[in-house]
Amino acid sequence: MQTQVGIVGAGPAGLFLSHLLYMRGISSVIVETKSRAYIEARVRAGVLEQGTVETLEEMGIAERMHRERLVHRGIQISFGGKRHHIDFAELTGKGVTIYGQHEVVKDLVAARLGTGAEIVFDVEDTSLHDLDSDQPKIRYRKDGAAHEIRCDFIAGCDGFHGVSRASIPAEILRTYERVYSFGWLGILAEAPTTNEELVYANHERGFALYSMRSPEITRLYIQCRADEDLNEWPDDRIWEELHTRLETGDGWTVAEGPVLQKGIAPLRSFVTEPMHYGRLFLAGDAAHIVPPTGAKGLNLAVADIRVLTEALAQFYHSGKGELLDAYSAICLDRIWKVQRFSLWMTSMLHRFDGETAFDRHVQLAELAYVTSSRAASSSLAENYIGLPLSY
Ligand code: RFL
Ligand code: PHB
Repeated sequence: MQTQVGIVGAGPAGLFLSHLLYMRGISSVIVETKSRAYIEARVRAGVLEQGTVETLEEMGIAERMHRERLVHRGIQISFGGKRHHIDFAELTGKGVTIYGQHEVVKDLVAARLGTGAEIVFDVEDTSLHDLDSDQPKIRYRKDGAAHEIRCDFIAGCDGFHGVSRASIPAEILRTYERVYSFGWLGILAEAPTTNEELVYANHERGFALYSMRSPEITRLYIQCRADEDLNEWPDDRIWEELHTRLETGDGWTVAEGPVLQKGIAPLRSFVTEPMHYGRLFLAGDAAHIVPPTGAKGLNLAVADIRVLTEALAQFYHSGKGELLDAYSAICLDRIWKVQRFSLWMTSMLHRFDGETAFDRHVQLAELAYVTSSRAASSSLAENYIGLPLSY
């Protein structure tokens, strides 16, 4: 098989890229280890920045999102048993969209397949070859048979555990990492929402987050140990912990309901530099991970893809490789700012091992400052709604 851009991974990064390239007249093929049903049911992010929403609109696939999304004008931060509102709309003129990542994935897969595009699901043993030549190749097995895709470029959109980053010679790559001793235990529950906005809580017992997917479906998280055993968390214990950590003293309570999905995600901050090698370009979680506290992972993947699309379009339409050469530097400028914001939100809202009484006082002072100073809450708002896109 032959294509212009071979894409590894049908997560948001790979799917956005494939469809944006199609709109610029550039062909691509996606290979994906999981099935279509699996990727369309994988519950992950829920918050879309305006730039991500506008990207879907420009692609002409925003119709269902417009119908089903929730638009939030701000978030609430709870500490010391009280809720505080950060009003993004008033501070920045913009809000955020709540629409599940798997819904975005469903919309993108339907749009791709609707144009007759090829997404090869259920592949095994993906490997990348001849990356420093002008005809790199993706090899994989499907139903026991070996296949090869010859490409002009390969986009490594295969997430943190994929093969793309590992295909770059170790002496070329620099990686920067921070691993946290805690993770998030998340549930999706068939329970009506009782609050119009997300609530980020810093409680003595640890962080908790109140989020949602629709008026009928609640998404909730609690900080837990990174090596926590899910079996030790029956539903009753989770609800009890949520009620305690989300207690706001103003009569608000979380409604309970059947738990549809439960899982633990470790937290990590990670950056790879550079994000390309020869004709391989990394995008999204394959190149960087942020802790979910700032709701940035999916949005950062879309920001990378916008730059990569522009760079590949420049190459195919004018023969120039300048933007491809600048891809890594343009993306990293945003990535480090988003790393800073995600780390700051994480530091402000979680309890840390070895934290002293002094550290705790400073953390509570930070929360008091952010929720009372217009300058500080504007800074949070500006980052949360999304920094301006480069392309
Ligand atoms: P993905 O989504 O991991 O997709 C990678 C795809 O590549 C496939 N793959 C392979 N395919 C072929 N060959 C191989 N060898 C392969 N290896 C892997 C995988 O099966 C998969 O389909 O990466 P992508 O596209 O870069 O997208 C990144 C986002 O998924 C991620 O950053 C966000 O989900 C992070 N995130 C959040 N981001 C937000 O913007 N807002 C949020 O509110 C938000 N909340 C979250 C989150 C992530 C979470 N978890 C579970 C990590 C909440 C959580 C709990
Ligand atoms: C979610 O709804 O899954 C969600 C919302 C905000 C975050 C992280 C996850 O910061």
